[in-house]
Amino acid sequence: MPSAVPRPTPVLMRLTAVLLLAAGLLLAAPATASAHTGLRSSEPAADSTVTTTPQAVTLTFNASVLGGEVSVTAPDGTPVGAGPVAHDGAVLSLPVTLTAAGRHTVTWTAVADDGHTLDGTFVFEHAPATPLPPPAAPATGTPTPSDAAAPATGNGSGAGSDTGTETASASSDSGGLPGWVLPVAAVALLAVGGLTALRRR
Ligand SMILES: [Cu+2]
Repeated sequence: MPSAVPRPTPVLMRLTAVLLLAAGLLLAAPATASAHTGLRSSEPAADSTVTTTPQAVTLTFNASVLGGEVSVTAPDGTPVGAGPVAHDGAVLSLPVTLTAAGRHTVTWTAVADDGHTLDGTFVFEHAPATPLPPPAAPATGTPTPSDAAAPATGNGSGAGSDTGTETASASSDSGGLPGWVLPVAAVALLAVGGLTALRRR
C-alpha cells in the first residue's frame, strides 16, 4: 500500500501556509503604503507669501526620486520657468523669472524610486516688497541669464538619470482603414450581387 499515506494533509498545510503568507502581505501593505515617497517641503512653501522674489521653485521629497517635471505659472497663467528642471536626489528645482505679483501656481510630477508617479499642485503668493520692474523686451523673448547659466547637466551627481519621466508621445496614426478592408468589401459586394442575379433568373 504505497499510496496509503493521506495526501490532503500536506496539501492543506501548503494551502494554509499560502493563505497565511497572503494575510501577512495584506497586513504589511499599509506600512509599505505609508512609506511611499511624497513631497516633504517646497521653497516657496505651499500657501505661503513671499516678499523676496524667488529665483527658483524647489521641491524636496522624503526620498530620492528618479526625475520629474515642475511648471510654475503667473497669476495670468503665463509659465515663468526659466530653464530646465534640475534634479538631484530628492530635490527638483525649476529656475523661474517672476515678473508679476500675485498668486503663482506650481504643478509637478515626479517618479519615485519604486516607479510610482506622484503629482501635485500648490500655490504661493508673490508679494514683492519693491515694485517689480516692467518686463524687459517681452516681444523678443530673449533668453534670461539663467537660461545660459543653468544647463541641464548642472548638478554633478546622477545627471544621466534625469530622464525618468520622458513622455512617450508615440501617437499611433491609424486614421485610415486597413489595407485588406477594401478588397474584402469588393469581393463581398460581387458575391452578393452574383447571388442576387442568380436568384432572379
Ligand atoms: Cu510607491
